[in-house]
Amino acid sequence: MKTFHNPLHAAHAGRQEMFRGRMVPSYEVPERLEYVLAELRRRPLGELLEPEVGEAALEQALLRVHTGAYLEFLRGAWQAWVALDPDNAQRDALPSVWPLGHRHAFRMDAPTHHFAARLGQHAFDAGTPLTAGSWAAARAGAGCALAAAREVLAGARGAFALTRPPGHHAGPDYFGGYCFLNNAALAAQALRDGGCARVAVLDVDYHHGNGTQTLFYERPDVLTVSLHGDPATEYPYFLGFADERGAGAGQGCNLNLPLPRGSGFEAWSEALERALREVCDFGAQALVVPMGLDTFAGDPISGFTLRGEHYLRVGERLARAGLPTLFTFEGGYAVAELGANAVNLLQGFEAGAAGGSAGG
Ligand code: Q9C
Ligand code: ZN
Repeated sequence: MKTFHNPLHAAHAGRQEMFRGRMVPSYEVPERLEYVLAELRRRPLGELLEPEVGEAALEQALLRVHTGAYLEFLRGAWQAWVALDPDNAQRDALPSVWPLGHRHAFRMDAPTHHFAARLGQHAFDAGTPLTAGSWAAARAGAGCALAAAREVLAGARGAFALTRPPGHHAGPDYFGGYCFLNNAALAAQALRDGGCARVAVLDVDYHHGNGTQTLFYERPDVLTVSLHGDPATEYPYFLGFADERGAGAGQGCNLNLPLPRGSGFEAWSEALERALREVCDFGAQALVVPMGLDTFAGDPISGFTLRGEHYLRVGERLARAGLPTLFTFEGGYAVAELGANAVNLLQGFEAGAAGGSAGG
């Protein structure tokens, strides 16, 4: 399969994130993508390409998923941050105040233009540093998702959008969880717009794909399924529970499979079987897999115990769903093993799609 990688990804390099009352070095670092690229060069799956998506097409696609106000916010955020205080040019922007919502009397529509307020309106955590290059990087990353969608629409069995920053936590008008633009949702929507009547998203990142779930929650044409650490104890805490099954016309079109922290490959695989049954019953014509490798035992911020060889099996199993499949790159913070784990999964998929079994 072809890989579309983001040539501007390193323009987004957060310095620090808030964690338990301290600023700690960012986990979501540019090296993550470099390790995957290096492994793809060692064990090639196919062409490594930069996306070629025109400005107008990209803008149009972004507006299918995110609000115009949010995109304008992101576009001008760095300039507004530095305008607040010239010294801010040396620091990343992080929110420190949030409008909790009308229930708490805070106005979500407060007529403020102060950047501190706008950050709070458009972010849901203080762990996602917004830097000088975040917009350029996120935008080019979205281009990878679109290019991969075009590849699948043109008949490819698989495509890989090697995006950074990741995307599955980003919602219609907010960022968080290291994510700004929801690459998987952009891909799913592009597949819909390109003629796939029904698209399924199967999120295998350790963390619940809250952004993707929310974007499609009331829609019958996109099924969202997520396997993840139980939000009772795991980030993002406020979404990802088993009783969230979709709403309105999308009733029944969302499935969450939370697993306790500490779960291993056996429990995880059972959940994957359940997820794939749902995808199959839905009658999807294409599958989008937000591919997080933070289910790995060595991941520094997560709690499952999958090992390197398990990712081959995961890829093979996904291939047996028999659907054109688009992978977006999401989490995974055990940087040194990230390349091998990611390529194992993709190689497993290729082997499974070819009807064989992957070695490695
Ligand atoms: N110090 C993705 O995997 N912070 N996002 C957890 C760790 C948030 C993960 C605390 C984790 C977000 C794409
Ligand atoms: Zn994650």
